[in-house]
Amino acid sequence: MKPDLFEAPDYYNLDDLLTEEHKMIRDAARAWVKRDVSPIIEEAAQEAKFPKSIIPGLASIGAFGPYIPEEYGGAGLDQISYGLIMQEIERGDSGVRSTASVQSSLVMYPIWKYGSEEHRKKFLPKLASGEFMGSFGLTEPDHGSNPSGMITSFKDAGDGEHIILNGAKLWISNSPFCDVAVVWAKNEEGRIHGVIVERGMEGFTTPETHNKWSLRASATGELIFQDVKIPKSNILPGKSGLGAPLGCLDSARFGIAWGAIGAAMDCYDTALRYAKERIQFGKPIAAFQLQQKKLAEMITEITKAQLLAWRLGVLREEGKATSAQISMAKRNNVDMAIKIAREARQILGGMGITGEYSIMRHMMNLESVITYEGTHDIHLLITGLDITGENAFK
Ligand code: TGC
Ligand code: FAD
Repeated sequence: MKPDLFEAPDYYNLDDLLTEEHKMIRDAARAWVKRDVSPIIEEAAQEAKFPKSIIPGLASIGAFGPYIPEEYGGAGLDQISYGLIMQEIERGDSGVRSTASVQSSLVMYPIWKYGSEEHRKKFLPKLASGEFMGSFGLTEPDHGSNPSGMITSFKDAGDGEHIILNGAKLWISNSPFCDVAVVWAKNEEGRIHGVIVERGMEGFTTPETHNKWSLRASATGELIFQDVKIPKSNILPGKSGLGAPLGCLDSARFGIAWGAIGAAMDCYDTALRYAKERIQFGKPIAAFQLQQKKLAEMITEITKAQLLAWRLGVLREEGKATSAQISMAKRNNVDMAIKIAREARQILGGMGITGEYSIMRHMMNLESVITYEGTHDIHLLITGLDITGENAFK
């Protein structure tokens, strides 16, 4: 892979909207990605292996629990800092950002928000340092967009102290190596609860899913529960019902809205540099109107997405961001990034399909990003419901 020469575009001087602390956090994450992710990521993706060696680095830049209070080992940062960290990581690779998103928003967040004080003290510091890695089990083989239909369930073990969990979760990021999984399952009354399942519990297995063409540097797998005996105290006491997992998704979708900008910026920056250097018909291809149209539209869309993410960050920090606003930003920004990846790939001609450049990897990764955490269609329907009051899901 070519050396990482990334220069971040900031067409509307958005840096002026950031505090010195935001810029410091962003720059530290950016430098870490350049130094520790860019040199190894192409090979990791080609070999379809999650590079575990980067776990301590992710912890060091605050990517595990950026907004979790420091008393639990988190970085205690604000929402814009969280977004900026996700942007920089995804500039390197969406799969690496996935690992961080799951750890922070889908594992640490529910333990922090819905767990007991004992859960927080036992799990959060180890998750923040990367000593423990987590996964989040919501999706099932027959229930993706409609998680409320899940069949994974638990019943009382009859000994007063345990539950028995049965079922299966599919498409689970980090599952093959997770130490703990936050699993969503129905009790005997059909009410959804979060349960902390720990590696080593008998009947709990995590087979890896192979042959992915997307997010190859992120490990994806199943969570299988066959009569797993779990202490009742592992049930998250703070919230039940579908709103509990969906609340975690709000936090993760917010991070993705920022992360996708990183992937788009990397594609744009690579294509711009290439267009200035590549000579055809005696001129740099950047001098041809057709290539300028592509590049000019890219920077316009990136700038709009940056403004959307920044404003959403402010609203979220003030506690005012609605789930529907988060859906709009996730949908818009991922769609923007995937379109930019496709256009950037064309600017590089044949070179664009090789692993010498990051663009094709970003493009393939974004095919997952546009599907997970709610598909492109589902987020449109969430906006549709919000503005019309009419539910078009069912
Ligand atoms: P619905 O009846 O609308 O809602 C049920 C309850 O949930 C509440 N609610 C929310 N609460 C918090 N945040 C949200 N975003 C919420 N959306 C809804 C709602 O108020 C209600 O509460 P209550 O108290 O009245 O019961 O539920 P529905 O069954 O009609 O489904 C709605 C729908 C389709 C929008 C939802 O199910 C959905 O978002 N589906 C998409 C599924 C999804 O996103 N799965 C993601 C799995 S995790 C993942 O992909 C990780 S990838 C990670 C990575 O690698 O980065
Ligand atoms: P389906 O729900 O079957 O959808 C198929 C198609 O039908 C889509 O185009 C969808 O938009 C459309 N559709 C569905 N319902 C409607 C409707 N009402 N109206 C119109 N169109 C509709 N899940 C987890 O729980 N944890 C994870 O860590 C996790 N990581 C993932 C990692 C990867 C790499 C991938 C690919 C997925 C991951 N997921 C995870 C699962 C992800 O959230 C689901 O794939 C996603 O929610 C869609 O579900 P599905 O794949 O079953 O598609």
